[in-house]
Amino acid sequence: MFADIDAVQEEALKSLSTAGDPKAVEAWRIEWLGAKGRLKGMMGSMKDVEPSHRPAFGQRMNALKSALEAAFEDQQHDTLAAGPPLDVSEPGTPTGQGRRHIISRTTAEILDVFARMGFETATGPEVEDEWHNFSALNVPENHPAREAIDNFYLEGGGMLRSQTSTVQIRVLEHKPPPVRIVAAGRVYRPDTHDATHYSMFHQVEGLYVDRGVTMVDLKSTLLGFAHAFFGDEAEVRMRPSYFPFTEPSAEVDMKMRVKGSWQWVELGGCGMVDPNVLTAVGLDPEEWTGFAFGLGVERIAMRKYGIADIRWLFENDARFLRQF
Ligand code: FA5
Repeated sequence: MFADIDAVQEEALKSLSTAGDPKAVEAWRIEWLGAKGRLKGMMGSMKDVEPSHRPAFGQRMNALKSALEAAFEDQQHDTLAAGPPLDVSEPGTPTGQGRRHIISRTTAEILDVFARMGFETATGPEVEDEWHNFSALNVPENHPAREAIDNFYLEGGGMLRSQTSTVQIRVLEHKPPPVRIVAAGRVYRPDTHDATHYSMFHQVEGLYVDRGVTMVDLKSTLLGFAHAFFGDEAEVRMRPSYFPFTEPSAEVDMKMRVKGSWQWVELGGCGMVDPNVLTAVGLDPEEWTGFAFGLGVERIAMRKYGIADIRWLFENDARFLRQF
């Protein structure tokens, strides 16, 4: 009788070993261990066993059940881990192709134009101290630009930089002139979000410090950029303005084609580096002069690609971003 059970165990395990996928393993479970399975049927034959042999029969049947259940679990685990059978002739599942965000691309294009004009790339931290964001840039202690309502100050000191002009100081602190750099990055201001303002945006800063740098160098650099970026017909206009770190200072407008017609578009600020800034980094303003500019990357990208609302750039709606 026990020899029969041994033979059954062998048969069951052999057939389980040929079940190569989860479906076949489940079919085997139903056949052998299911409510109406073969094991159940064998248990039912207990009544035909001579009473004195029943305990030993029961024990052997329990051992058979345990052996089959353990083998089933192992096989189930192995086939699930192996995954579905691989049909190499099946067509693959296409995956969407990613692309760089329009702001990253525009930034790279701007830096590339300036690189061709001899500007090296520099970087600075987004978490800054007030010295680099204000004091060294000649912004007085009581200046309204420092107010808490206009800046993201951090608990425990420091702030998120509100402009990339901080990199002017970071570079001049370590590198003796002549210095000719551009720096791109994120800046933060608690501005109310609307079609042209966001609380995090990107600027590109330019700085050129050498002997005898003039406004003519500044304007020709910006004009060179405008031609390279927006085309040979683009123009540059400077309107007198005020920034604590430049003197004289100007707003930079560029004339470019917007939806078929030529328009003046304000892109940033610029000016000649204020002597107080040069003094703050230990340079003699009698010997060194320089110009600086800061352009808004979003404004440039929006004009270039005809995007009406800055908020669309940061909603990360793939249907929008995929168009560019
Ligand atoms: C500045 O930030 C000066 N640091 C620029 C500068 C550098 C002047 C060097 C002189 C010398 P302003 O705050 O105007 O300037 O910002 C410059 C540009 O950033 C703006 O012309 C605009 O294009 C962009 N900008 C300003 N605020 C926002 C905002 N909330 N959202 C999107 N772009 C903005």
